[in-house]
Amino acid sequence: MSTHDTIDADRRRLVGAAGAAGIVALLRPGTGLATEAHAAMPPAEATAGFKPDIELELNAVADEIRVLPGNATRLWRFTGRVLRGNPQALSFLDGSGHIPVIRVRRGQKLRIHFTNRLPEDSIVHWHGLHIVQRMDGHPMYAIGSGKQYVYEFVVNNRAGTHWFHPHPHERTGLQVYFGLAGLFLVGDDEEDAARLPRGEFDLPLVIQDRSFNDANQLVYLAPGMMARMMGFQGDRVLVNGSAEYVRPVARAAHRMRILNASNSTLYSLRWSDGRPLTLIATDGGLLERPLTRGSLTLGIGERADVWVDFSERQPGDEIALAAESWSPSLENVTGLQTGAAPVSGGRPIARFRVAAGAARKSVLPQRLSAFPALRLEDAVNRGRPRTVQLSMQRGQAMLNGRAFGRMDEVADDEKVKLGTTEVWEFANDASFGMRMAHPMHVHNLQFRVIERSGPGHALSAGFTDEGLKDVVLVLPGQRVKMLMKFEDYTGIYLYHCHILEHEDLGMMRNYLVRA
Ligand SMILES: [Cu+2]
Repeated sequence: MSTHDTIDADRRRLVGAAGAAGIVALLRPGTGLATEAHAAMPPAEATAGFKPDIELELNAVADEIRVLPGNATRLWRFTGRVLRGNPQALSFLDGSGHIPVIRVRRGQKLRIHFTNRLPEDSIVHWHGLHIVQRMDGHPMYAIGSGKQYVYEFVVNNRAGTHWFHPHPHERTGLQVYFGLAGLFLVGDDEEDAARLPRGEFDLPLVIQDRSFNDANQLVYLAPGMMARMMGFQGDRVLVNGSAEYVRPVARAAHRMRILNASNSTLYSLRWSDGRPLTLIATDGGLLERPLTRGSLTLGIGERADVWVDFSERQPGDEIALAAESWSPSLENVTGLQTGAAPVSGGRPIARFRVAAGAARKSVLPQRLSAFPALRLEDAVNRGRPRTVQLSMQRGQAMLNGRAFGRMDEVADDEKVKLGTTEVWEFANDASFGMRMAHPMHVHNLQFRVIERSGPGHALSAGFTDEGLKDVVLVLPGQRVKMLMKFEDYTGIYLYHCHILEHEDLGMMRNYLVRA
């Protein structure tokens, strides 16, 4: 019996439990980890002195959405509305319509009234943003059911494709799986100057895998530690919440903002007609110049913006984005490390049908952006990187042999100094325990990848190591060195594996930026 059959059977037995309560009853992980009240800190409230340019209401709620033909699917989702400022600042993606998109400009002041209408604790993390500790959505700020947390912050980031999702301790995987994730798109003057496709020609594509039972209800992890160690892999790949994503496109250039928002699955992406992908941006925004790639491999949380021109296509032509899915365990990612990955092609996950009409030619600028240099010579530990060993054994997923402990726990070797630049190194060296790929995420900053070594590093054409990054995929046996600068804010931030089941198992630690 497969893991899915197991939980499926549980679900059928309990299918009378409706709505959110049903989700919780069925899907509390079978590991003995229960939701505790983690709200150690008082929730933030609106402050009188803060004058927002944009003010939003954002709620996490239980709902039902038609994802597959037949029964609607019970899920959790964000709802909300714009209270002040640009009415387009909050919208919902095409597809199933439950994935929100927040659109802001660099420098804008944002106030977001987040209300938790789930039957358990939650808090929202703004993935990719450079932000004060109290606004970062650390699990220490999780609020209980019915409670509100008011975010107030200035958008410091340059233009880029960021996202947001819950971050409560031990429940992130479940809450994201059941539908809580959205995009956070930042624009700025530099991006405007690059004259990239916008409006209807700017298409976000959020990739997530899911499994459904016969009643069209979501099936998450089987009980037990092993399922969590392996991570969740669904049998369907959804784009923008849709199991059959098809979109008409004009005969013109488009920007596609691709986010891997799956729990554990890695993807190699390519165009179905064999044309190369034109990569224009990664996690932290536009590259200096476009790059051409045969395929792109995205770890969880990674973003890749690609430019694609349909002007040469004839009305009625169909081009698909094809994805090969990889579970992160060693046996499965071997193909990525030996170069076997790019040949098999994958299956189409999003289809674009070229509409009738005149072709509109456009030119992709060869100069996209300039971003602040992070220089190796500025690093305070240039020759001795701060190395973080990734390992999994005996039911534990660890960073330097430690799992997440107290909410504010920081070890001596996890303290950095404000204003300094450091070299960090994620080392997936372990030859024991479970050997897996780990997409490593650092909160509060964008780093530069300066070196990748180990098996498969030379095949790195599929990795998106260029530009500014907040997630880097580290395959078994590999080491990745990054340059990062700790600017503007002191406080406690997280670094962790973005396989959500690993994060929930404690493959997450605090680091402290001190004055
Ligand atoms: Cu991991």
